[in-house]
Amino acid sequence: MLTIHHAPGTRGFRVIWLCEELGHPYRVEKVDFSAAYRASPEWRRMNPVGKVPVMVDGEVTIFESGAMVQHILDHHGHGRLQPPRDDPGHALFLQWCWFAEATFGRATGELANHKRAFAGALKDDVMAEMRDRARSCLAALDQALATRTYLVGETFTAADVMMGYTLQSFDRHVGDPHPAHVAAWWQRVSARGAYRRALDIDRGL
Ligand SMILES: N[C@@H](CCC(=O)N[C@@H](CS)C(=O)NCC(=O)O)C(=O)O
Repeated sequence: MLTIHHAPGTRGFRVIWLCEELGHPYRVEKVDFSAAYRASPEWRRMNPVGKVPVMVDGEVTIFESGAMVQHILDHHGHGRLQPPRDDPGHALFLQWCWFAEATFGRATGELANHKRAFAGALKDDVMAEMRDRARSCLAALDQALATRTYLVGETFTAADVMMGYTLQSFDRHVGDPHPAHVAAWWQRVSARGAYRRALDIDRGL
């Protein structure tokens, strides 16, 4: 069975949520998120840079949450939650999936890392700059959502799952109120049964 090695509140949430959306069976293995455990040879064999999550699906073991999402869509999605490759919406789908982690999630992720690793010696200017980067990503998201219901149009896709986790991270580490279009989108997305079930699983770990 597909196994998600996950620590509560972290990016493995995307994978749990996606499996819930697809009704694909999985199990969650809780990872000790302490720096000491993540530095251990045991965990470094799973993730060479000591991060979470890791996913094991048969022969496949991978350590990037976006790659896990794409793998699950391609192998277990039966065409659901992503536009077909020959659909013009597919490029937009890829853009928002990558933006969620590589650009927006980079800023929120670094805020999280710095708070955890450098508590007491936080550099205000560094943190302020990362908050500004995150805010500019939120503004880009709001602009996109002004003309559509979900990130790729009128249909919910896994890009909304990728971004949903990033918005949670923004809320935790920046905490600005959501602009109007993001607020309306998030109300729709966070009301989904699969999202609520994923939250319950994450909180129950
Ligand atoms: N791009 C990676 C980022 C993984 C990542 O940064 N995970 C965080 C938790 S959400 C982590 O393990 N942070 C610990 C650290 O960076 O030291 C992914 O999407 O899987």
